Amino acid sequence: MKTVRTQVAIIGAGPAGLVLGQILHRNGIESIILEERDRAYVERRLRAGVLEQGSADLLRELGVGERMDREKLVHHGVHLQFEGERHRIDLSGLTGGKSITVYGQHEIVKDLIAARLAQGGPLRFEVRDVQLHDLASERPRVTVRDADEPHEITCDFIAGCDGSHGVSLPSAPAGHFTTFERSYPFSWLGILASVPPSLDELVYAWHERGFALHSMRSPTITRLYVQCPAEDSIEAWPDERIWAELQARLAMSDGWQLLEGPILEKGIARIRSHVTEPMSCGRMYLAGDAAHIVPPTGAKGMNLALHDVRVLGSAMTSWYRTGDQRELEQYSATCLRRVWRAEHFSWWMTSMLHRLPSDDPFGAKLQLAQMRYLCRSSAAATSFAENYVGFEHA
Ligand code: RFL
Ligand code: PHB
Repeated sequence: MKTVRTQVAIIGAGPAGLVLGQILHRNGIESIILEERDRAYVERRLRAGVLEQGSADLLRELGVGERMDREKLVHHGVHLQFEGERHRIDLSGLTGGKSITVYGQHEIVKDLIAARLAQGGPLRFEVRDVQLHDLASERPRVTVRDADEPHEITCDFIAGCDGSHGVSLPSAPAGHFTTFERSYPFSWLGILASVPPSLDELVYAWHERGFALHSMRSPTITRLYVQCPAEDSIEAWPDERIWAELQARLAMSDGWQLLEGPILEKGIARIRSHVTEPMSCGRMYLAGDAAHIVPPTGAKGMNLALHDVRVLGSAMTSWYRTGDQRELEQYSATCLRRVWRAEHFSWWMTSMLHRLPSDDPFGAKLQLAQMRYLCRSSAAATSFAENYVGFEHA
């Protein structure tokens, strides 16, 4: 068995693992990133599209924001739509000038991988059988099959950035973690279409037939979602049915038209909320989706992942520079404050916008009353806007 020594072993090359690697590199700390998928798969995986201002700023600080700044779309508002009418929430006007950046998660991942490889930083794709050992000791270990050879990596810390189906979380002793979760009886069907956005901002639409979202990736690519039953498979959704449902749910009373084009990709994702506490076990620290999942309605998942690794990177840097453990000890509590704020916001938006099979007419009236309040009260709109662009006070 080949034995390798590093300072931090990072499991997973999603946004959390790659950004942590970048933060550590800039602070002179060595890491090895281990990813089970191949590079092409990771670079093509379609997911988030909305970055809070703090997330975009972090990528710039890390020197990986150049292409983002060339290709991004900056949005100063979002729309809520119900009963055939659209209402704009002026995000920038309500938050002292903040905005959101629309730039695909897979583009960020591409930029981070290119930066990592240019630095010569170890990043191993297609590793097998990742196992974590001795988490409670000062020398935790990771064993892995890399290019079919068994390897052992000894390190000071393990960062579990391996998403919601990773190995880090289940590596802790039974009973160490407490999980809090909520599942919702619906999924999101998402498509990427080769057609210019029908409007230059996002539209979150409430409709009797279910929720729909108009988003985008570029001036020529539209991203659209519809709520569908939890167990639906993609086979139940031929392209014509998807467009018919989007047309019905996004229809406006003024005759505005949703543009259609060839569907490049489609997929279905379950909607759920999940938090693991604490976000560490001995020398292993969880970050991003490995520790928490939010429904995508609030566009918070990737932003939380980036916030976690910003805190973790800083805590590890302090430990290496001065031996001070306090930030590491506070890591979980610091992150969980923001995580729970995002969980609440995402649950609240999800509950306001989706139709439940069990909904009675009373439920729909409550949702509509909440949306009208949000569009008419500047206090309510300000609260929405400060949550959407990224909270200062978590
Ligand atoms: P990731 O991206 O899942 O990366 C984890 C990586 O770990 C690898 N892995 C392993 N590697 C080695 N060994 C193992 N045993 C491993 N097991 C797993 C995986 O292959 C993967 O490469 O987690 P990370 O880095 O924490 O990033 C989190 C984000 O990906 C996620 O929160 C967002 O995509 C959520 N999300 C959104 N977030 C936003 O901030 N704004 C949005 O607009 C937004 N929209 C979305 C979303 C998620 C969606 N889906 C698909 C659930 C829209 C959708 C539809
Ligand atoms: C997206 O563009 O993929 C997107 C935008 C906003 C959300 C979720 C996803 O709330």
